[in-house]
Amino acid sequence: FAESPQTLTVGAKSFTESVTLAEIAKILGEEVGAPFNSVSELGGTRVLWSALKTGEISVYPEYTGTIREELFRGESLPDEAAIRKRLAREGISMTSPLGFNNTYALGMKESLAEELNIKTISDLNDHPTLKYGFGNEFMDRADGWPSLKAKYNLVAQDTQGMEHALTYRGVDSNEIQVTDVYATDPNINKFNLRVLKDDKFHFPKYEAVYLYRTELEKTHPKFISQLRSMAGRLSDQSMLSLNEQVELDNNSEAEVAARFVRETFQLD
Ligand code: PBE
Repeated sequence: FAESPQTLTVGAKSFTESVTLAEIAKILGEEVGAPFNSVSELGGTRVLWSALKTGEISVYPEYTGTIREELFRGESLPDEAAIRKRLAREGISMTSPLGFNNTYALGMKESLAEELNIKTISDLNDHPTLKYGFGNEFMDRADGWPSLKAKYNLVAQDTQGMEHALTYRGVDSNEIQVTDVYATDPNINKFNLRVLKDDKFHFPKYEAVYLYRTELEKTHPKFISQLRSMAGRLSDQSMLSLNEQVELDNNSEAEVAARFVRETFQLD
């Protein structure tokens, strides 16, 4: 097959890691001559998933736990093969995992956690007056606050949703004391947060993958083979480091993505 001249769009959720992974996909595609629009940062999980199904975007980075627990909540998808089969019914395919797990977790200021002796999510119930502030998506998601609260029987009297990017400052200034964090987010270290142990194993694994429209295997086979070559390329540590380069060192996602692709694929 020859590569189709049709211009593709890679979508991203509104956070650094998602945009960086989208930029990586775009660069890999451009390397084999496929034309791309600029990365389309659309919002939250549901928006991206709809845009992929309608064809507004052709590819976006997603997480296995999110596919299983949020997109297909209530359906039994025990393993990767089951996920693939379910996605196929929507005309969507998934690459193999890229290698890291960006799980949700609850975090609080290390100093406060130490003072109150909170190590696990269960420990939170010893302190019912703590204020909780969560990113809006976590607040609503099936695998987020509603089910976490139920699983741990959390007595949270004060809970609010906010833009996720603002939760770290909220914790830092003590406006809230507990928030949802993403495991590969450099803000955990920057703001000196303690990640509470998920002692009841609420959260599944959120392994990063790319979702793409299956028709691209015919129209853009070289691009898809490039995308697939990302399997296993990013450890937890290396993804954290890319996120740091954007969030702490003020590089753009596109710059960080370009450097990553150069360093990772040049030696092959
Ligand atoms: N996560 C944690 C979320 C955001 C970060 C990977 C589970 C998601 O995008 O699905």
